[in-house]
Amino acid sequence: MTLAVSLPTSDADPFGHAVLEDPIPFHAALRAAGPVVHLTRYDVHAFARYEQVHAALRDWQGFQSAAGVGLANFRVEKPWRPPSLLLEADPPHHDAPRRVLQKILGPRALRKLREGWTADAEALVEEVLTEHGPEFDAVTRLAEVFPLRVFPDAVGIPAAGRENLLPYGDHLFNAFGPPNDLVEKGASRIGELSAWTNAQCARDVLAPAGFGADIWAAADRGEITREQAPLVVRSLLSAGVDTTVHGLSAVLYAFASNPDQWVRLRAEPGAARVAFDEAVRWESPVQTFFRTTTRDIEVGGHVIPDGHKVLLFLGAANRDPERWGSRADEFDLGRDPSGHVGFGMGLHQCVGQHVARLEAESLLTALARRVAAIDLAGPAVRHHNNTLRAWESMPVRVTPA
Ligand code: EJD
Repeated sequence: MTLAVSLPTSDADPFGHAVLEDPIPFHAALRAAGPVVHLTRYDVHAFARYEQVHAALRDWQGFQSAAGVGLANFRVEKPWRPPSLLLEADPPHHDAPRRVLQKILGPRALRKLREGWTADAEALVEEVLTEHGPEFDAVTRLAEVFPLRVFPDAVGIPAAGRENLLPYGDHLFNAFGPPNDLVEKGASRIGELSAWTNAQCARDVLAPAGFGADIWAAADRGEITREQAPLVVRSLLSAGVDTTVHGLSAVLYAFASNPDQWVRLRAEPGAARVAFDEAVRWESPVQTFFRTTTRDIEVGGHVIPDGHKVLLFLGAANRDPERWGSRADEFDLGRDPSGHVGFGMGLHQCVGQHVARLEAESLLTALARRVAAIDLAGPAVRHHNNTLRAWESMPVRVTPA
């Protein structure tokens, strides 16, 4: 006879300020509790171990996205904006827009951007050192500035109004969580921000060359419809800014708090790419996502009923000692971070990951050339978001090389 083991529960709030400030102990407790945990506060199931997070991300048939990848169930509630054709869709609808973006954002297509982005990164580092000297805020002077200089240009949107991109994204990523104070804080401006973002997706607003124009050209070729094109452009503007800003903040924090690893990077500048992936594993700028079960699903002797939301803790999976070893909590350039789920996994895996890596590689390479040491000059301050692990400010002191 087998003993029925009761489903582990947690009444903690993953979207409360205590957990958002430092989720690491909460993640460890969730992993220890079992392969699946019931979060009583929201009546959702949660996976925090690498094995289950990885498996759920790959099983798009059992864990659908079309009911929304936030807490809200689109089968029950109306989404706050028209759903994304990529993120909030399953095959077969998902596939044509995905194929279009995958080609436009693929490594081959990005080759023509590398030279310019490298030069832009060198100019930015020079500018920061000249204007601010050796002490500056790495979030507001580097991590926010670099993506906002290169990415909207690459998409081809006009210069005016670009300051809307970060607050639009901040609200979007908050809105995947519960309707808490963070969502309320963004609510008053979201009408205006959405209207501006949507307006940038029109063909005649976009530059004649760029990712936006490429999407419209794919519509001309019949690869997607003309009705789909503006929503695919919206996906770039939604997913491409806050994620890379916080990804760059993460890798800058990783180095500022691990000076030995900066020495290692400078000795081996080709390691910038893998350093970024290790930082994405270590910090997991995108912390969580939901899926919705499409049938009863058994996990560790428990049944998650059809139609239930499951919260996937990417950040917890990325530090699971069962997968990453006893030093999972260390940022280590000697590690092979491949297989991390910081960009997701399976058919929704980040389509912009090559863009993100190119931004990071450009900035880290420029910094490594110009800066011998980078240290925290004061306490770094977290920015709380329901989905993103982010920094508000990060005072650093650099030693010019
Ligand atoms: C996202 C986790 C969209 C969209 C796509 C992806 C994200 C957000 C929005 C980036 C999710 O298609 O609008 S990291």
